[in-house]
Amino acid sequence: MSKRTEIRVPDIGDFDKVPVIEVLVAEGDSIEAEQSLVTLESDKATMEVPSPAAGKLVKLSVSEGDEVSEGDVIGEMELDDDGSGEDTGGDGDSSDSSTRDRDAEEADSAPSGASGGGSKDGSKGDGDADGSAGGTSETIDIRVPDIGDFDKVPVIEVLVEKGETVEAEQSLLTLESDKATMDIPAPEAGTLVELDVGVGDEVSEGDVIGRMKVARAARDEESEPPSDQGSGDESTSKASGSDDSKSTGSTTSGKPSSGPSGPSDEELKPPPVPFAEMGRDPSSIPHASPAVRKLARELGVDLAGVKGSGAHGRITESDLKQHVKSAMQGDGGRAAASSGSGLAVADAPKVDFAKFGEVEEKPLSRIQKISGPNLHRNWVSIPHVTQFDEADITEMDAFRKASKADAEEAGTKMTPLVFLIKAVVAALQKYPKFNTSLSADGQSLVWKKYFHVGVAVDTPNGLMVPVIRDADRKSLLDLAHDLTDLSGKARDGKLSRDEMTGGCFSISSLGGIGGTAFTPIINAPEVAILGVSKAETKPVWNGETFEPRLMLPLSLSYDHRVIDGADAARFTQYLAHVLGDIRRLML
Ligand code: CAO
Repeated sequence: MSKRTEIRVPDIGDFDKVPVIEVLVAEGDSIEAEQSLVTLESDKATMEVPSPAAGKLVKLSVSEGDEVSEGDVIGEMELDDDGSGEDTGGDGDSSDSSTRDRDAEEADSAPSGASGGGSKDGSKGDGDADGSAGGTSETIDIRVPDIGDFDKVPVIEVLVEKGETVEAEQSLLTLESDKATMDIPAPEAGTLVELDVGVGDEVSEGDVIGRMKVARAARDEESEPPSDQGSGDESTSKASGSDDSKSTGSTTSGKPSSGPSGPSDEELKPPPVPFAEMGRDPSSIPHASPAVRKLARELGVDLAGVKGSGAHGRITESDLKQHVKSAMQGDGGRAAASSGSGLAVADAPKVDFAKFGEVEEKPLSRIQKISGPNLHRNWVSIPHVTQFDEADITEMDAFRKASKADAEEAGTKMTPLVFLIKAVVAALQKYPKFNTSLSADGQSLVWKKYFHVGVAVDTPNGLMVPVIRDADRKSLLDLAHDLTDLSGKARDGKLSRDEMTGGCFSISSLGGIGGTAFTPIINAPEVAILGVSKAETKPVWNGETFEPRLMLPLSLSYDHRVIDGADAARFTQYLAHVLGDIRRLML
């Protein structure tokens, strides 16, 4: 009989509660030894958790958004009987390199690379009092911190130069193994006097990668740890913070700050995939280090539009800067034509609002920071037109109300949206151009033969768009079940990446709230989106008299590069036609 074993998070260095950003396998999958199972990402590192052995995954206990630490069980597997699973159980005794627990002694004697790699070993004494009043400077080694079970990891990017002044925690190098990408941060603020590594060099924990000159206060040189303030959100997850860091006066704690100035629980949550990223195939997400991704977010650059010059198309910091530079020099117009980004817009005016009355400034939520630039890109780079129409849903709604009990018995809820999904699929089948995407170079159209419908859901974290797969093969009750299930998961932050990608067309319904019409923003790479507002009973002329009819407002935004106005009018007319008599959905 096959032996079962738990799969645990291996030694991942000084990281704790690291969010799972991608689940790469599913229960029932046959997996190879060392195959990557999930991807974790903190502000400073992206790591993959490998399978300890070959076998079959029988249980997966984590999903995207969960936070894990070393030793946490992420699943269970049945080992292949050929013996390859020997010694690889996830019970902490594993001798497999990817899962073994580090020997406590070894860990204790590990070089004090923590604290971002600062160490005074052998370097103190330079203490040249070049001194600013009341202080001296000291030259310290910069060492590779605890980077978990990784050894001889190649340097893929050097982010600083000798002589440069760096901040504490500023990323100096990026390392990349086949399983992880990690930034090596500066242990303290100071001046880089020596940099001993270059791209292609391989480094391990404890290796000296350079030396830096740091300022020391005269009195409390030995005991007072330098302030850790001011590193902003970088303090959330640093490759640092072992006990050594205390003895060396490190600036870092290695744990998310819980103090008043630390990030809130909300800020520590992984960013859910935002609205404007929903349609993206995970495999198309560009390779870049955490530092580059962070910088791109700050600059509002979508990395999908940046050409990477590094190994395997990896985007380096200089690629990103070059991209921004050419956009600023007006090259952006051409770039925008193919990538949908890079438009130069005038700066927003800077206003001192406090001049006009009391104000309070609060940071945007993480999801707003991520989705904002994408929504902006979609809004400015896609020529939107919105077609408005109304559907007479009087009979449909009567049927909906009549089937309420059946729906409740089936454990779900029948709202107008369920009928809309069904009607949208019929309209996509009749007008397949609405089920396409422009190719990346903008030169052809990709026609999809499947019907995955995204539904915008209002959640406490922001707008999410889970995708109902194969909506064409589902009954009204199936769709109602899917809608309840996915919108519940969206609100609980439990959606997997699979449940948020692959959409062909989205529906954004504000009908449960109110309003008469709105202009939804297209969820690129889709080419159209249907907005739905609140149905109202209106007097409708039937040729002889006014009749009270329940009218549902529809707002279809479409990409005018792909769809003509006449097509859009036909599409919404057809929607109104089938919603007006839902028996047509059975034809
Ligand atoms: N007209 C009239 N009533 C409507 C309606 C419509 N178009 N759509 C829904 N309703 C009613 C429902 O029937 C329900 O009433 P009962 O409980 O009496 O049956 C009530 O409004 C609430 O519906 P709901 O919102 O719970 O369910 P839903 O299936 O319509 O929508 C969901 C589900 C997840 C889409 C919705 O909850 C939601 O999050 N909507 C917001 C989407 C959003 O923010 N879009 C904006 C994107 S652009 O920024």
